[in-house]
Amino acid sequence: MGIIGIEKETLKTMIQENVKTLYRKTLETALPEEIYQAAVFSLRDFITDKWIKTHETYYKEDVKAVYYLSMEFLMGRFFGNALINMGMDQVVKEVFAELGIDFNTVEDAEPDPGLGNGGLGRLAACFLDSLATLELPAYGCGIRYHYGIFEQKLENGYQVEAPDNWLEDGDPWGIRRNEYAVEIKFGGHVRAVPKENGGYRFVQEGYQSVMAIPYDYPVIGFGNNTVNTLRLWDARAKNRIDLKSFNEGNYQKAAEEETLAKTLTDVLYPADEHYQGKELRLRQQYFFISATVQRVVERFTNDHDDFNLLPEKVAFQLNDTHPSIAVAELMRVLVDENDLPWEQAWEITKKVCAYTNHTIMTEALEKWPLDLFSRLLPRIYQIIEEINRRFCVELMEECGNNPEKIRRLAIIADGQIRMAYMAIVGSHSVNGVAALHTEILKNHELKDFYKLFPERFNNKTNGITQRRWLLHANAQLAELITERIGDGWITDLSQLERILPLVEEEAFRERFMEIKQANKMSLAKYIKSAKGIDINPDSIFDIQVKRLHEYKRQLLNVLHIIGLYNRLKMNPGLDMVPRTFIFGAKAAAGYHRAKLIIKLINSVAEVVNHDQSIGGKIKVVFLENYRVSLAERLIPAADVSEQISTAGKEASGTGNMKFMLNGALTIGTMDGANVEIFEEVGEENIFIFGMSADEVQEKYNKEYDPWSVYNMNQEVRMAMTALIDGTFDRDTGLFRELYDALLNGFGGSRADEYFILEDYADYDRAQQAVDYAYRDKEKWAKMAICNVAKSGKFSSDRTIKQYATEIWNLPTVPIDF
Ligand code: B1H
Repeated sequence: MGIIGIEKETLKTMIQENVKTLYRKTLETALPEEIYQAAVFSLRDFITDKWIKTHETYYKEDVKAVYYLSMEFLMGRFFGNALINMGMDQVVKEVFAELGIDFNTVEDAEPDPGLGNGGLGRLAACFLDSLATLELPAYGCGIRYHYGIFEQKLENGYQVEAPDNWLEDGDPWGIRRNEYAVEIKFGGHVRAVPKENGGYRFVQEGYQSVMAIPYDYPVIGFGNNTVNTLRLWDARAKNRIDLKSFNEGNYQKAAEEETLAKTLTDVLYPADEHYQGKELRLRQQYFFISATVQRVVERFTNDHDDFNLLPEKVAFQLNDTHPSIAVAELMRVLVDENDLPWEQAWEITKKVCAYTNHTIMTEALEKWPLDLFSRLLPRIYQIIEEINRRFCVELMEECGNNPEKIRRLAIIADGQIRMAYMAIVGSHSVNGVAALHTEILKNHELKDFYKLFPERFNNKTNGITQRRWLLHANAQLAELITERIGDGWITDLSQLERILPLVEEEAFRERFMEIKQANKMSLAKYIKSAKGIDINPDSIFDIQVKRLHEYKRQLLNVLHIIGLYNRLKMNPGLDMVPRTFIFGAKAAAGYHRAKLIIKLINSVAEVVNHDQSIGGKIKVVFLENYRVSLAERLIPAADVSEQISTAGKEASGTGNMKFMLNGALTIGTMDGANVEIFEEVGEENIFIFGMSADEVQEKYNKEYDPWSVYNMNQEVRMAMTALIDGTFDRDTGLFRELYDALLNGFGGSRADEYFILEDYADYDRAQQAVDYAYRDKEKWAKMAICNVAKSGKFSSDRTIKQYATEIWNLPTVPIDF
C-alpha cells in the first residue's frame, strides 16, 4: 500500500473525526452534506500547506502578479475539481468506498456557487485554473455575494426566480482574513487642503464608510504545488450601532452605514449583458475595486519606495468595464494618498491596467449618469473629469479642433461617463475575445480608438479548462484518451491531435461511441427522474444551453422544431433520425421577451411530447436551472451543439468549445469562436449556416423585410401561424408578441432584428445535413473524434499563456515543496 495506504487510513480517521466534532455524528448517521463538509475540512489540511508555501515564495521572490479583476467568478463546485488537481481523487474515492459512502452523493451535496451570470464569469473561473496550473502568480479579485444567480424554477412553463442561498450551510472553502480589512468611503464631499510645499491635497469628508473584509479561496494548480488565491470581498459595518454613538448624535449615520453594509454584497446582478444603471451596482463596483487597489498598493509600499516599479510587480486585468473604475481608483491612491505627480501616476496606471472587451451589444454598454456618479464617488468623479480633460486636449493636439470627433470620443459626454472609453484610455492593452470579435472592435465599434492607439489592440481567443470540462466532467472519455496517448493532454491540450490517426481504428471508434452512448443513457435517466420525460437514447441529442438572449436565437431553434413538427404531422412516415432537443437557459428577471421564449419552448414541448401521431420522432426538453454542475452532466452527452447566434453578435462563446471537446458536432453560424472552430476542424466536420457578420451588417443597413421570407417559404409561414392559431397557446394569444416581433417589429424594436426568418432556410438545410450525417455511424464517429482531436487550441492554458507573455509580461514561478 505504501504512502497511499498511510494516507488512506489518515484520511479515514480525519473524516470520521471531523464528522464527530462538526456534527456530533458518526459516518453512519451523518447526512451527505455533513460528510461533504467533513471531507472538505480534512482536505483543507493538505491544501493549506501548499497554499502557505506558494505565498511565501511569491513574497520572498518579490514576484510580479496579475490581479484578475472581475464582478463574476462562476466557479462551479470545488470538491471534485480540487481532488483532481491535488491528485487525490483516486485515493478519496477508494476511502469513500471502503467507508461505504457513495462518492457521487457526497459530491452532489455541495452547493454550486453561482457567482456569475454566464460565459464572462465562467471564463474568469477557467482562467484561474489555468493560471495556477501554469504556475503563474495570480489573484482573482471579486465580490462574495451572499446570493448568486437566482435559482430558476418552472411553474406552468414560466420561469420563476428563487434566491440562491449558497452560504446557508457554511462556507468550508473560504477563509476570512480580518487582518486585511479595508475601509471604503462613499459620498460626502471633497475638500482641498493646502500642502506645505504648494499645491493641494484632496480629501473626502462627511462620507459613509463600509469595511471590506476579504475571504480567501484556494485555487489549486493541477499536478504542481501552486495554490493561488481567489479573494472575494464581503461588506461589514465599520461602526456597530451602539449607545455611545447614539449619545453623540451619530446614531443616524451608524444606522445608515449598517444598512449599507448589509445590502452591499447581498446579491449578484442577474441581468447578463444588460446595463441597468443602478446605484447599488456602482457601489459594488467601487467597493471591491477600492479594496483591491488599496491592498495591492499597501503591500507594494511595504517593501518598495519607487512607484515606477509598480508595473513590474502588478498587472490589473479588467474583466470588461465592470471593474474599470480601477483606473481612477489607482490614480486616486497614487496621487492623493502617495503624493505622486499626476503625470507620473498616469504613466504607471496605464502600464498596470489592461482591458478586455466581451461584447458589442449596445444594451450592455456601461454609461453612468454624472449626477449619480458624482454624488456617490465625488473624488473619483473629479479624477475622471481630469482624465477626460487631458484626453480631450490630447485629441485636439492630434486631430486639430474637431469638436464633433472630440464629442464622439470623449470619456464624458451627454451627461454620462462612458466606462469603456475610460478603460481604453487608461490601459496599455485592449483585447477582444475571439478573432472575429477583435476585428469588429478594430474596424467598427472602436474604430476611432484603434486609429488613435493601434498598438493597444490585440486578440485573445477565449479558452476553457480541460481539467473541469473533460477530465472531471467526462471521466470515461478522459480515460480512453489517456490509454491511447498518455496523460500529457491534461496540461497540454494540443496533444489531443495524437488521437486523430485513431479515427481509422474501428475498436477506438467503437469505444468512443460507447462512451457517448453511456453518457446519453445517464442523461436520459436524469431527465426521466427530473422531468418524468422518456427520451430515446438512440435519438440525436441536440443541445442548446446558454443564457436566454434574442441574439443567441433560441427562437430560431424552437421555430425550426415547430417546422419539423408540422412536417411530421403532414407526413408521419417522414424519414428522419429521431431527435431530442434539449434546452437550458436562464432569462434575466426583467427581460420579458426572453421569458416568453422560455414559455414557448415549454409549450411546444408539452404539445410535441404528447402527440402520439409523430411516433416519438421528436422530443423537447427544457431543463430548469442551467448552471455549471448541470453543464457538466449535459455536455458529455451531446451529439449536436447549437451555436446559432446572429453573426457578429456573440463575442466568442465558450460553451461551443466545451461541446467540441466532448465530441459533439457544432451546428452554427460564422460567429465568435465558431469561426476558429471551423478553421480547426475544416468544413467537413462542422455544420455552418446563415449570413456572415458582413452580410448581417449589410442587411441591417439596407432594408430587410421579413415578410418576403414569410411569403416565399411555406414552412416558415406555417410555423409562424402556429404561434398564433392556438396550437401552443390554448387560444390565449400569448405568443402574438413573438409573431409581431418577427414580422412587424414590436415595442420599439425592428422587425426580426436578429434575422431569424432570413436564416431559417439555411438553418433547416444544415439540420438536414446533420440528420443525414448521423445515419452513417462510422462517419459520424470520425467527425466527432476529429472535433475532440482539434480542440487543443481552445484550452484556457493557451489563452492564459498569451495573456502572460503578450499583455502581462508575467514569468512563471514554480513552487518547491
Ligand atoms: C459576455 C457579458 C456580460 N459578454 C454584462 N458580456 C454583464 C456583460 O452583469 N453584467 O452587467 C454580464 C455579462 N458577458 C460574454 O463573455 C459573451 O457574450 C460571450 O460571447 C463570451 O464568450 C464571454 C466570455 O468572453
